[in-house]
Amino acid sequence: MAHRFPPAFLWGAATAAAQIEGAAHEDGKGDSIWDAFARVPGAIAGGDTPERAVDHYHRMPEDVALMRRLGLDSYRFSVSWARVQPDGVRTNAAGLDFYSRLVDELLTVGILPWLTLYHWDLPQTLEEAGGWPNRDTAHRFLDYAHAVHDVLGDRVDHWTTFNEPLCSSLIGYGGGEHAPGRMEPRAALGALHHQHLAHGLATRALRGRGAENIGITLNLTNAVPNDPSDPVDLDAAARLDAIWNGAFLEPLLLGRYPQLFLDSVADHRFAEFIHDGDLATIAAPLDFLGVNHYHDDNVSGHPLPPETPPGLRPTTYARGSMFVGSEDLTFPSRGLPRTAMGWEINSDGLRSLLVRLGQQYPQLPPLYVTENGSAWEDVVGEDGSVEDPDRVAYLEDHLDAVASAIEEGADVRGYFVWSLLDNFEWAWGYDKRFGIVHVDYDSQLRTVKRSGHVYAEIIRAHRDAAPTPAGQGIAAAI
Ligand code: PNW
Repeated sequence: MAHRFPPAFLWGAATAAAQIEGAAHEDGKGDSIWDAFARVPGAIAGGDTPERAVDHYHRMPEDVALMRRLGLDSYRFSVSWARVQPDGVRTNAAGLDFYSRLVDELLTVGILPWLTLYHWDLPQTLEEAGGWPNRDTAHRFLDYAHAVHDVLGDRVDHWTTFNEPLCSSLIGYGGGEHAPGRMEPRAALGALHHQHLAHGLATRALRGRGAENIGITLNLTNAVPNDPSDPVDLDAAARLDAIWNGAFLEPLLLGRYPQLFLDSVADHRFAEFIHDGDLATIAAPLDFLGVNHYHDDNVSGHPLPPETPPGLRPTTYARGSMFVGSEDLTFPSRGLPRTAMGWEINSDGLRSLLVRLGQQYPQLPPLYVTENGSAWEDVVGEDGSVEDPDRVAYLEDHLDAVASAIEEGADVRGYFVWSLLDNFEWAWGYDKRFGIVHVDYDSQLRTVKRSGHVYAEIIRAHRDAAPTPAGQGIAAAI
């Protein structure tokens, strides 16, 4: 398989601050909305919290050594805003110092740092001031981006503004399964627009400071009509595509929202959030687009039969809808196998998505798969080893899909597996494991799973086959 990837293909693994760091109140870190949300009864499965997570804050050098053993070219991590600006305003040098040490550690062993500014952990004080539905939060974000760039701009080359703004707007403020757990359709739309605006403001500012690789990560899907001969399902798929993909891709790439999306949210007076000049700011040129993909969505406009179980909600808390203006959408099963998340497995969806994006948007920048992976109920063997054949199969099939997409013309430059480590899976707490490295949540012992060994082998084989060093060449050179 390795020979099917271009020589400079970048191999990585991804994490996010709130999911791995722990040390939720150390060295001056303030509460993020996830710290606060975890205190709401029923919000997180098992009553879990991000307080300790996998203690990466204290085990960072050990974890970087692990990355080196796996042979990664790049590590995608996020910076916790509440660690850097505990109250959303004042900058905390001790918090930034952690990321400075992380970046140094990565560079020392030849791993390219791939930094995300926002992976969902807004300072709670900013939520109390209105959160993302408040336009001022976009300007706070710009200030935060400056603070991070001030300290890391000399060593970090790859900057991602947001991870999956769909989740941190529509799920956080509409569906309510994610922090801050609000179920207010209009607020969700405000959050969506203001995250776009924050992205545009930060992109322009970082560019002005000389950053050369600036992008954003979106979670994109193929909206599959349940019955392609049924106009009701075709309409449902078009509306899902508009809110899930179009409402993010089009402002960023084309400087406009899709008309179908605007029509479906008109009752919530969405247009009032859009000020003169916003769309031009939002459409600032991108150097790359990160694509997160786990599964497609088989969608219908018909109600599900009454005997259908009430979905796959992890918690007893949320009752809102993330599909603002299209609350009628349903997701019937089409009988495909599913992961422990209940997500359909269909690697061809990743291939077709990557190919389609380039065909649909001529102005598309280079793509990186910034997340892809699967959760399973891993079993630790008596000798301590973890055999995870389902994750191995998922990984191999999806890498094949990426290779096929490249052969069909998609400009995909790298792949980051989700995730390096088992971690705090948001509303699911520690119940769902995505890592290629197992973590014992009592002892914090890390054990590379079979999938981790397989991934390391794929990377090694690629490096051996590649006529020039992989990635930036730095990992191969050590
Ligand atoms: C992504 N959904 O989350 C995130 O970027 C990661 O932090 C997360 O751990 C990973 O995927 C696995 O879940 C998502 O409901 C969470 O559609 C929920 C959804 C999509 C992505």
